[in-house]
Amino acid sequence: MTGLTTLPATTGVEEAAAVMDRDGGVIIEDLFAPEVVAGLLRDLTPVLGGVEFGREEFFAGARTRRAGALFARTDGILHIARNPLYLGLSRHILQKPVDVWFGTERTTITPDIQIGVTQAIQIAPGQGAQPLHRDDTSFLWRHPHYGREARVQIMVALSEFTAGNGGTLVIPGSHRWDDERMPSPEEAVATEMTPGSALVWVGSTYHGGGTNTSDTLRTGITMGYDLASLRQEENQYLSVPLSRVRALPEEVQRMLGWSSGRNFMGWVEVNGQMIDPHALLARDDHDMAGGLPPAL
Ligand SMILES: O=C(O)CCC(=O)C(=O)O
Ligand SMILES: [Fe+2]
Repeated sequence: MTGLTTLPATTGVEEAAAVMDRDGGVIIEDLFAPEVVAGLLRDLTPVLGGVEFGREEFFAGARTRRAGALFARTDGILHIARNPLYLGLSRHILQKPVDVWFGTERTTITPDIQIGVTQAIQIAPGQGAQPLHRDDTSFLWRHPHYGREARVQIMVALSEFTAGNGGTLVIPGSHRWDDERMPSPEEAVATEMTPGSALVWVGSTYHGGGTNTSDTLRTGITMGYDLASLRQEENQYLSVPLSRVRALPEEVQRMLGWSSGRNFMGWVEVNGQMIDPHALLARDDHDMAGGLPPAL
């Protein structure tokens, strides 16, 4: 089975998007500088060291450590979230406009995107493969009739990723399969990449963590951009403290969910008006748990 295409970090969005459209994913070599990788490892190694191995089968498993809430735990995640190629690919793939009616007015809405999940994943020796899955199963997405992607995900290598140490398994082309076809391990190819390189794939591509038969740790960081009209898989409102959200750039605040966009998702009623939640971030009389201010 042929694996995914590897492209240089200088590749443009359109070119990389064409490869993703064909294969369901792509590997971008050296997308992140060694200093970025070092910063992420510095912040997240103690975090991973402080969590227990997984107990739940899907979050496979007994020899895997996972830590979320990355916007609360490391500035390094901003390099990933704001990487022009990853963000550009996410916007290009997800922000497909839809035409709707408001009464007699025909109008077009372009969906916003949001951060749906962040996780550092460390697969230790002895871990078996995770079941092959589509991440858009969280949204109960159906294929092929929705005809659009719900998620664009990235896995940034912080260690070597090899076929032997659990490098992410991907089935190239499986984003086009219908929902009846079962993914089988023989069709999956391991992602092999060096630290700083990244796998980018869409929510409909079958993939999963691989088996680690080596004697080294496989460490990576994943995050997903999703259509902002969907529920976030990882609850960002409870994962990232308000004080931290307030210190982030507005673009990131909005993509963490503090935005209601043109299709009115996530508004807060204040004095009879359906307010963009971003307007509340600046107000220190709004503490979430204590209720809303009387008026803006
Ligand atoms: O660890 C990996 O390589 C992939 C993990 C994954 O796909 C998941 O947890 O959804
Ligand atoms: Fe996954």
